[in-house]
This record gives sequence, C-alpha cells and structure tokens, in this order.
Amino acid sequence: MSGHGSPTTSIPSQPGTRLAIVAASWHEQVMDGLLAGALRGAAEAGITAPTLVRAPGSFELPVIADALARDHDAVVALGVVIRGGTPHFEYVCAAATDGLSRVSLDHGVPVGFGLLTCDDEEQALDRAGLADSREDKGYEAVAAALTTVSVLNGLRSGGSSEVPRD
Ligand code: DLZ
Repeated sequence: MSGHGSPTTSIPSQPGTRLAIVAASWHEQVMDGLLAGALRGAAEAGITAPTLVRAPGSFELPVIADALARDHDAVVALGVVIRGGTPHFEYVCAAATDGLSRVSLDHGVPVGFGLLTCDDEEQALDRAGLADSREDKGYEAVAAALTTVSVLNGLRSGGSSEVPRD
C-alpha cells in the first residue's frame, strides 16, 4: 500500500473536541516527526492541548487507546514498527491493528490509525512528516479522526454526513 490516491487533507475546525493522542516510544526520530504532525493537525482544528500519553511499544497502543476512548471524542494512535529478521513484526502489527480497530468499534469513537509498518527505517522516515519526508502520517491520522468525528456528529444529529472537501 502506498500514499498514492490519498485524499486532499483538510481538517475541520472543532476546538471543543476532546482529542487524545497515544504515541509509542520506539524509533525516536520517526516518532518525533509523527507526533509533531499530529500536534500540528490538532492545532489547525483549534485543539491546542490534546491529551498526550506515551506507550512503551506499539503492542500496548490498543489498551491505552481503549482507556482514552472512554472519555474522549477521538483518539489518535501513533506507532512505528520496522520489520526485523523474525516473525515478531507481523505479530506486533496485527495485534496493534486489530486492537485499535476493536477499540474504535467497541466505543463508537474514531481512532486515527497512525501506525507505520515499514520494511526499513528509510520507508518510515519518508512517512514521518519531517523536512525530507514525502508523507505526513501523524497529521493525516489526526485529519482522519477529526473528519470522522464530524461525519458521526452529522449522522447522529440527522444532518449531513458528507466528508468536508476543500
Ligand atoms: C519488541 C518490539 C520490537 C522488536 N520492535 C518494535 C517496533 O519496531 N516498534 C514498536 O513500537 N515496538 C516494538 N517492540 C515492542 C513491542 O511493541 C512491545 O512493547 C513489547 O513486546 C513489550 O510488550
């Protein structure tokens, strides 16, 4: 899967939204970029102080996201998993992905999926929203979560459910 075909990203203004970000701690340089992008996205929406929690690794993202989904309108999970020489990569990625999906559906709360699952560090850096990166997955994860909040609010109030466009 590549970023080709991704939508033009715009973030709806929603300063009252309770947003939480949970960020794993592996691969510091990439994670710093993801986190900066996520905070930039939050600020663009008028959310200046989202809840920010660190997880030890990506495997722990779902259980923390689950706790955050209880009292937030949206959660964004950030992680970086880089393939090694053992099947560990597959297990961590599957557990994090399945767990985050479950959290979202169990709570009816959007979970922005900012988990990079890469073959090597170069791929991860290219998606980290750093000066030389081609993609900004932390920002995109916040945009997706907040856009989904807007869509759900529209559906729940019987109004428009359209995804806002530029
Ligand atoms: C153990 C492990 C390994 C090998 N690689 C990563 C990684 O690339 N990215 C990441 O976020 N976490 C990694 N972990 C840690 C696991 O996610 C988890 O924290 C530990 O297995 C302890 O439960």
